[in-house]
Amino acid sequence: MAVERTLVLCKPDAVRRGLSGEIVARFERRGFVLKGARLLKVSKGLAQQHYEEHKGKPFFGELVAFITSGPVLALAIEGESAISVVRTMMGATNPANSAPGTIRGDLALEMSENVIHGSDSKASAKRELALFFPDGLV
Ligand code: IDP
Ligand code: MG
Repeated sequence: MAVERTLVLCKPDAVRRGLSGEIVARFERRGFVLKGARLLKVSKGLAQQHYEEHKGKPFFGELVAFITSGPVLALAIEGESAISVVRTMMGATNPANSAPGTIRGDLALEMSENVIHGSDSKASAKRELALFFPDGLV
């Protein structure tokens, strides 16, 4: 048990569909605290760095094209066990398998447009927060 920080991205589909407020509200209602929030258009370079673990996979090009297709809302979220709890709240990667009550299970239907990203480990959270909040957090 430890207070952690993690990176959440409301992906371009979420921003486009007007769902970022609902996503923020879910995390705040759960008890998490916002330590950073930034609306930005992700550059191709940032996208490639962010998704470097997927380099070489057949869907990598599609992934980069999608995350750069419109603004994302980047959030730094803090709270008890934030990394794993946020992942649980997100639901399974493929929304067709995401449980109702999860963000993807309630708001998405397709793997490529699954509304949210959340860091998957302590190392990823540290790396991804530094990419999206290079000036640090409050
Ligand atoms: P995650 O977002 O649940 O952590 P990852 O395995 O890290 O899932 O994949 C990153 C993103 O890449 C997913 O959110 C999804 O949008 C997309 N993705 C993952 N696997 C596939 C695939 O097999 N085909 C197409 N897109 C995929
Ligand atoms: Mg991932």
